[in-house]
Amino acid sequence: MSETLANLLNETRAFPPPDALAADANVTAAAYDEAAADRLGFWADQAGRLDWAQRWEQTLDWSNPPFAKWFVGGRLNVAYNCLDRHVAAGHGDRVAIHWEGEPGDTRTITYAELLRLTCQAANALTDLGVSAGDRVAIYLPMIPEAAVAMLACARIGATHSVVFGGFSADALSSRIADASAKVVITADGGYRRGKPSDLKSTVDEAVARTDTVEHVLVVRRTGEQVNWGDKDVWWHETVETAADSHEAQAFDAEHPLFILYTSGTTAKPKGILHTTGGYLTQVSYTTHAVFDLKPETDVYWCTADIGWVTGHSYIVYGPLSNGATQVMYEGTPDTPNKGRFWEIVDRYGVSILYTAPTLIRTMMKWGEDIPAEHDLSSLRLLGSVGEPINPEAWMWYRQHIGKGNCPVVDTWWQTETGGMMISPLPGVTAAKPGSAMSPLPGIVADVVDDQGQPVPNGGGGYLVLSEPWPSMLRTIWGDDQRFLETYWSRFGAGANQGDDWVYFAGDGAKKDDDGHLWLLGRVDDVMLVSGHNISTTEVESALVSHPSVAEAAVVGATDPTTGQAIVAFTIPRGNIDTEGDAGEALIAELRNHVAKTLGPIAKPRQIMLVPELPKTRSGKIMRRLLRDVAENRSLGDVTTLQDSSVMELISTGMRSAT
Ligand code: 6R9
Repeated sequence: MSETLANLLNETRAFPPPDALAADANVTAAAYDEAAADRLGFWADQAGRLDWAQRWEQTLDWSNPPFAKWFVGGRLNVAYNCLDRHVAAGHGDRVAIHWEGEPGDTRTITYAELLRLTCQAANALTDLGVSAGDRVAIYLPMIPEAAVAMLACARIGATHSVVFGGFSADALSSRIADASAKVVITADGGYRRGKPSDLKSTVDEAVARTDTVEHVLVVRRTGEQVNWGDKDVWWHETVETAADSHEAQAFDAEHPLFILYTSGTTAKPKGILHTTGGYLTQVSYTTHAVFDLKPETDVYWCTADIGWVTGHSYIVYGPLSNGATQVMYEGTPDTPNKGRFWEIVDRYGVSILYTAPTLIRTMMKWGEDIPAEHDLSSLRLLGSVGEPINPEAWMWYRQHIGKGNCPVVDTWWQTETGGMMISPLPGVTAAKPGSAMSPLPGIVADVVDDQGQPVPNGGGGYLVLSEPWPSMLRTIWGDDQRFLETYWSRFGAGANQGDDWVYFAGDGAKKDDDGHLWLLGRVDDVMLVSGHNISTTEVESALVSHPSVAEAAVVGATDPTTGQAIVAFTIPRGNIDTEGDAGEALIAELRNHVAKTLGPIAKPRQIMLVPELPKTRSGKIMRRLLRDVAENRSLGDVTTLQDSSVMELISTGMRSAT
């Protein structure tokens, strides 16, 4: 990239915390000062929030960068910290999980029950020959057994590798093979969009292609017919009959807790490795700090799937280590109707909601009348994760879901970072719509230019993390070299720029005039128009700020005069007329609107009105496919698409004008 990112969008609104929340917040501004004065001391204090069987001798060993060791010599058990200690403290009757299946069936699981189930699963896995250090693949729908399976692995020191239940046999078998998994935990199926969807036959196909799996443990969820082989055992015949007590053994702070594969779009997926003590310290602390979670009174709901890192860190390990009561939901937001999420918020009195921009924009498209039909008064804090949240979507979330009195925390982080890195603190920060604001206490982040030099306020460039953090990935499973090359060789010591090791996250960002951070999307997606680097996020946000637009995705397409030209795919809001001349007029208006908001350089060459956008299964827009459309190429690999019919919908339902 020849020039750092253009810095176009100018947002001046800011929303300070509600007084009552600030007065009673778990974390105050003092945390920033403490961490700045003594970063390692700060993290050692946060590690002290956990129960250790043996205290560590050294907080950080960074003698062989970028391979970190945190809490060296310490020993602890993750499941003990998530379950036993809460029961021992007298909270066994507290609800851990209010679970709701898509068909409407429910289960209420207390901490005492979750501990019993986890002990049974730990005993059953041990009986199946799994021991500390073995890998277990988990391929389950959003049912309580998914959390139980993860906790049971953690309890016996087996390293889990959760594979999202929507992935194909191909994706599953390559992940099983890469990790040499010994056992696969799955189900006959799960419910999606009102129908049972099969998982077991996908597992059969994947397991047949690998040679390490000894047993397949199958939860009965749908009751549909499944093929049965000699490796298969039923969960209800093994786990549910196993002894319900189990002594948790402590493991080294650097014992491998889990591998989670990032969905590489072209190359082989990367098995991101997380370990025990540092990971749990950071996800536990950030849950406490960023959600201001009060375990006695809050009801927390994260709408992610357990197959993504958000589900690992902020459904399983963060909330449970804090003793939270949470909601877990199996299905889709529009089954049986588009108010399903708001029914759930009302039914369980959800007070903290953590969801993704893609969902917020979908809700915007469906219209504010739907949430308005439900009582959302229990909500007190809203979170966002997964993509940059456009200022307009942020405002809609704040107004129509939070009724103007809930702080919105936009949390930036990655599978690789393990936990949240950049976010407002809800009792401290006056948050600006669309900005992740500042590195959390204990985190050092910056925005640098091509040469790795920090940009001044008002400038844009590459987001980097310049000091190690407890929940950082330790390596790529089985491939230290790729770990070095992917994350550590662009800036800093790994690029022969000085002595300090600098982690490059792959995202573009800018600092506003106050030094607050704005994420601009993956640098691979940045457009180069007439010599200016323009971020897709900023143009998308400008489009979404128009009242007729619900969602937008922007790509740079090859252009003979400008190098790349901006092409926008736009979903109009539900009530907007786009037939005939009305569509043409809207397109002209939107092009002018972008030019007016961001400047003439950002005016799209072309805007297409489309009914849907291609998204990954975790809800991120796949701009690569839209580039194929914009450049009239045949489509590349579409296997990670959430809905494979969407590209056809886009090509046939497209209204375009230039
Ligand atoms: C947690 C998660 C990581 C990538 C990351 C960035 C994007 C996540 C964001 C955000 C802007 C936020 N991302 N949160 N961009 N603002 N609040 O999503 O992990 O699936 O590994 O994705 O997602 O581009 O680099 P993961």
